[in-house]
Amino acid sequence: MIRFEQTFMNFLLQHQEKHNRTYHFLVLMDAIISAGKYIQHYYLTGALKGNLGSAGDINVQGEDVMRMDQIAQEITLHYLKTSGRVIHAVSEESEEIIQINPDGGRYFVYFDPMDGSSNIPHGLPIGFLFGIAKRNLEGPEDGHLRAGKDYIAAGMFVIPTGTFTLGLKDAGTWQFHIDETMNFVRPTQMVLPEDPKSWELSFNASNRTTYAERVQKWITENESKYAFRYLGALAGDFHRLLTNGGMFMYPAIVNHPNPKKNRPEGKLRLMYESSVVAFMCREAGGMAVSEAGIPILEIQPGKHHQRTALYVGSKKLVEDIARVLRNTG
Ligand code: AFP
Repeated sequence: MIRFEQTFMNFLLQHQEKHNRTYHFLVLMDAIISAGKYIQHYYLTGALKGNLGSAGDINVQGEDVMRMDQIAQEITLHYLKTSGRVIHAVSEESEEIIQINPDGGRYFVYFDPMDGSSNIPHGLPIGFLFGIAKRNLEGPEDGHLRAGKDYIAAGMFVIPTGTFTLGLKDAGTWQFHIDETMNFVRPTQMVLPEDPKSWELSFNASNRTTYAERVQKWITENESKYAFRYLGALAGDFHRLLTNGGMFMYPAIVNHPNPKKNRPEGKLRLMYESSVVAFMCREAGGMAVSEAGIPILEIQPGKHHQRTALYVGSKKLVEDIARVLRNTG
């Protein structure tokens, strides 16, 4: 007997029918899945084709190397355009907002198609992260700068690992694996473990002395309780977190010996990095806060490439550091 797995599209179709929703979101997700698969293909074959170098390099065939992030951007925009459902998009790869279908579109998409670029030359995991918000259908459209709490879905592909994770508003965070036919299959609901024994801490340890004193103190007091892991690609680190629990943090840099290198506003981008993982984390039972200790999902962006510090993970751990960040604990 052949063992058949439920595909992502079948899972989503059932979800939409159960909640009496339209098929527009399916069409959009079909486009995003196509983009994810295509990027996966390029990434897997990239070393052989010479696509993992930096732009300006020449590959073994003597051709100009196209950077993987440019390839991923081109692929994603192609599929978003052909879906016909996107009003406009915000991408890490583009300074300006990208107009796609201002009149007929229904969704805003915020994405980073190749996050964790330091892993590219090694072929190690990178992420394609995205968040989706919906046009205001009841009244006049109120703009595209949405807080994470107003997203209807957010997800990530971990490439080339072959996993796809999607948080659906009030309907959980689900993980799928790519199969031999390049379908994402076997929906598994992700719930952060309550038991701290598997929890891990994840942050760039070389930045440690540049964090605010209260954050450094918290790390010193707590680090020995947990294992430490850091990949340098948010999607990969967050992927571990969803299974093992714990906390990923990218605190504000405020004590750098060279003050010009301080990043009081944090490094990660709000709309297509921090809000995306914060959304999936909430749907998996966790939470995320900023340097001020306030929920990431509540932050109303003032500009589309806004940055934020990020503390995301198991509720108890994030609540604990949030008290320290708010100076209440
Ligand atoms: P890059 O794409 O510039 O490598 O940034 C990746 C990222 O935004 C996120 O995916 C990582 O968690 C974080 O930055 C890593 O930053 P550090 O290299 O400063 O640790």
